Amino acid sequence: MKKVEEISGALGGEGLRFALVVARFNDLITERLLDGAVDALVRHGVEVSNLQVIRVPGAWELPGATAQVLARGGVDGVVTLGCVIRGDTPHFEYVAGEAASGLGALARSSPVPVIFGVLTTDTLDQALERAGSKAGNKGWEAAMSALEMANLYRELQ
Ligand code: INI
Repeated sequence: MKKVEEISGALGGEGLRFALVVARFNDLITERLLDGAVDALVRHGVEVSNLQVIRVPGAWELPGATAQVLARGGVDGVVTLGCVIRGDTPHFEYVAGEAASGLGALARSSPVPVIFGVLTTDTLDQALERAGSKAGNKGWEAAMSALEMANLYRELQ
């Protein structure tokens, strides 16, 4: 039987350029996500000089800054990193919801991948578990998605 054609992105980062847009709010978590993301990218061949970290106050600001980065161009992908932890008020829903929908809209319309590395958790412990302890490091995972998607977009173009 004829083999079905398959296209998927490789994980090599040689020659790729990435922006990492990072929220400062809950920086105990987001700095760990950033460490994981940079580690994943560099271990997969991305030159440190091809990485740029852009800091914003909180997750709410991630879509706006990402839109600016995309408009400026010169990157093969954007990794967004943030952490929204539920509190006693509905604030969480507004911040997390707007970050997700804003970044989702950019991801759908951008010619380069926009990766969602924003934790949305009920507790600080849940966030810590996902920032380099028992549930891995979601920053690392976001960076791996960025590598795969940047290579996939190159294949598809
Ligand atoms: N920003 C976060 O990234 N995480 C949060 O948990 C958070 N909470 O809970 O308030 C948060 N708020 C700040 C927000 O992202 C904006 O920076 C702020 O509203 C100014 O626009």
